[in-house]
Amino acid sequence: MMFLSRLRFLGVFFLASLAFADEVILDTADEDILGKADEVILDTVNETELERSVQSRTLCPWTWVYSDGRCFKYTATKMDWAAAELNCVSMGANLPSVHSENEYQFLKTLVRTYDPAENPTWLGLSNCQKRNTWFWSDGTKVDYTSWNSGEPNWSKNECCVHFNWSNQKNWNDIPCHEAYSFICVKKAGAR
Ligand SMILES: *[C@@H]1O[C@H](CO)[C@@H](O)[C@H](O)[C@H]1NC(C)=O
Ligand SMILES: *[C@@H]1O[C@H](CO)[C@@H](O)[C@H](O)[C@H]1NC(C)=O
Ligand SMILES: *[C@@H]1O[C@H](CO)[C@@H](O)[C@H](O)[C@H]1NC(C)=O
Ligand SMILES: [Ca+2]
Repeated sequence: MMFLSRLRFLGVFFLASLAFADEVILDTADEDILGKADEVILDTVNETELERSVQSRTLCPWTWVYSDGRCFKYTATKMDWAAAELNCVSMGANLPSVHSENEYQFLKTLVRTYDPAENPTWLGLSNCQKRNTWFWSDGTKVDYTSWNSGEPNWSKNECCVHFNWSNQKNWNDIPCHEAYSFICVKKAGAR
């Protein structure tokens, strides 16, 4: 009870101070300036970006980015494939699966945002179990790939996949114990 009434008291105080702040703003603000500021904001805000940021805040955890029903988080720290996947799993996520050119381009843009050098980054793809059988770590079907030419080449049992590799900057199989930055992905709304 004590706690509740204190909360209520704080609430009333908060509302009162909001009302007070509003008055001060309305009293001192020049209507013209307010109008112009609105226009400037509408002109410069990219609606697509705005939509994404609103969805990121409502559908994804803090610091995750929303895209097409999923939430993405970039981690610059370099880890081997299993440590990276485990890190994602600890947050209810997986290394990314890619199912279309659009999704792939989104991943590239995300990496570019955090790492202008665009260093190679892990994908959730591997074939360590059997050479010609590929699995996404999130359990989805392999229905899209973007290999560099000559890859995957299974050189020295390479069986984990990263992207932005060498001149073509697409997918390459590489030993799983190598360390790379990574992205974690989970369904939006699943916090
Ligand atoms: C808005 O942002 C998106 C994604 O970053 C971009 O593809 C698009 O070209 C931008 N639109 C404008 C008008 O700047
Ligand atoms: C990653 O790929 C992009 C093109 O998609 C390229 O601009 C960038 O230089 C690449 N980064 C590295 C380190 O290869
Ligand atoms: C296989 O791919 C690796 C990169 O993962 C590359 O360093 C190596 O040269 C390639 N080997 C052959 C024989 O093409
Ligand atoms: Ca390779």
